[in-house]
Amino acid sequence: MSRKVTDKAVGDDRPVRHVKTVIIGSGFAGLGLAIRLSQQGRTDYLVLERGSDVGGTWRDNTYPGAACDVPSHLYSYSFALNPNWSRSFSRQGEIQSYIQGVAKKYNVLDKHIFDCDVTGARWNDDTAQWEITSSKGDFTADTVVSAVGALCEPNLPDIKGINTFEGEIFHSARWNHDADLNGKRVAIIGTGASAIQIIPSIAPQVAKLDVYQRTAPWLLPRVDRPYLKAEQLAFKHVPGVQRLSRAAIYAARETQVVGLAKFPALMQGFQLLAKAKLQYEVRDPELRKKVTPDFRIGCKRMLISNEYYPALSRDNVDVVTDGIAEIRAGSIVTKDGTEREIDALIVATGFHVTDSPTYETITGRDGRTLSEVFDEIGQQGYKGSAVANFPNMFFLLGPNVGLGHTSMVYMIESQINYISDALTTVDRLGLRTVEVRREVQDAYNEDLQAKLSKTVWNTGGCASWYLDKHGNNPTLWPDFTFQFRRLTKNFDVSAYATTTAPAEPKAV
Ligand code: N01
Repeated sequence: MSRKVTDKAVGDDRPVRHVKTVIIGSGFAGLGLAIRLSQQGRTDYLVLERGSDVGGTWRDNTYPGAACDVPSHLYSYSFALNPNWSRSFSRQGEIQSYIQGVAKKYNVLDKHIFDCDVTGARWNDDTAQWEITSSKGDFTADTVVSAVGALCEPNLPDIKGINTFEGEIFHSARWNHDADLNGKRVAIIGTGASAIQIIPSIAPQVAKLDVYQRTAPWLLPRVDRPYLKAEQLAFKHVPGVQRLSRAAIYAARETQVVGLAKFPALMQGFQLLAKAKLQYEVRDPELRKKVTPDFRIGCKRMLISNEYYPALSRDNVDVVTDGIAEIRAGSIVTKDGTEREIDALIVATGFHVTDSPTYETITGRDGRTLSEVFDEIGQQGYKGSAVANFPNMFFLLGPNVGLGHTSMVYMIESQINYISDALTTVDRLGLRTVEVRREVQDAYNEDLQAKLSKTVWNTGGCASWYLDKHGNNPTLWPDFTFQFRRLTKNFDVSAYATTTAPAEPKAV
């Protein structure tokens, strides 16, 4: 349906398209919800995606070595198992092909508008609709679901002189495949999950690689291998084998929650394993000292790699720990005054997780943006799926649904259950608006933060992007993931303030 609206924020005499539900983003989360809505027989929805394809983070992160650190059979939709995974831990290209294949198979691509950058979403209390502006036109919607995810906005470091660098410079999530690194002097800033995959992949081809490390990560072995044809045949043809494999991976991963979230002292076992790996793989005592972490394992995401330490031990690789003072046109100067010349700079410094710029574009009931609300109270929500002051808006991958130990797709599917049930409930009860009650949200967050205060993420002695400037942990789920699945099984409308549509005046 198309109509004209006069409101300046939306339309301004441009045509406005109304849809019942708008989903923003088509990564694992947005795409999964779109499929569910189609399965429920809903046709009046659209997915607005700023990229030109589905896939989200798996579309964007094409850096050399990009791969998943959760096993393939778990890191996939439960309704679209893939017996053909080539390895136990999939690489980026294979995951992206899987996501594309699922989008095609479930026939939801015609519900997508690609290259559609959502520039604003504003709640209109009079019409009880969201007014959405985008690079592909204006929309109104009864309900908006934000599925933009936490790892979509690259976080560029605020280092003196970084804008004056004249060589190739790019973020890990925006890899420039035209840049030829062969035989070049390259620097990489960061030693997180992305960097530890990039470093071994490019070290053999570059002349020199300087790794600028601020905090040494803990590493565990990566038990990765190609699947045998016989295994793939069994996954495909023997009933239950793939489900069993998935369940076994899920159960094994879930045992980590006991140490991470309940009894951090138990992480000592993992730490001994990581220490032994470090001792064995890093022979040079000076390098070993540099890359030995000084916090409890698990406080930051535990990384898995068998190639990282051997890459750091190469003759053409240096780990620099002195801290960057300045970046110049062709070099990096560290705080001890050493200047190292480089031709290219890779910035693997992570994402805006607790301060996403997308928060500035969403304006709620009282005229404040999500960013202003979060600035005041911290990034808080209810079941990761709703935020008070933002009626008829749901979030996939909202506050406190993040994980470090297992598949985010599991959490996403839990939220899809909740949000799709919310939409059904709204229809069934004829609701005009639903907004989570502030007191319910507050109580939920008090309970969450009390649980989080005992976890290794809060007590492990590290500074991580899991924590915000208030010292709270607004990112992680502090319990077993099956508890979250239980909590999101049904939409609990009683936690929400609701209004119903005014009755139509009776004809006389
Ligand atoms: O980012 P990060 P990432 N000067 O934030 C350093 C997921 N992921 O892109 O530790 C110098 O982890 C920073 O140092 P420090 C996964 O959830 C998954 O690597 O803050 N250094 C750190 O070393 C992961 O957690 C896979 O002291 C600076 C690094 O940059 C998330 O993505 C693969 C700096 C940033 O590490 C993000 O990972 C890859 C500065 N100013 C990623 N600022 C899978 O396999 C930051 N750093 C599923």
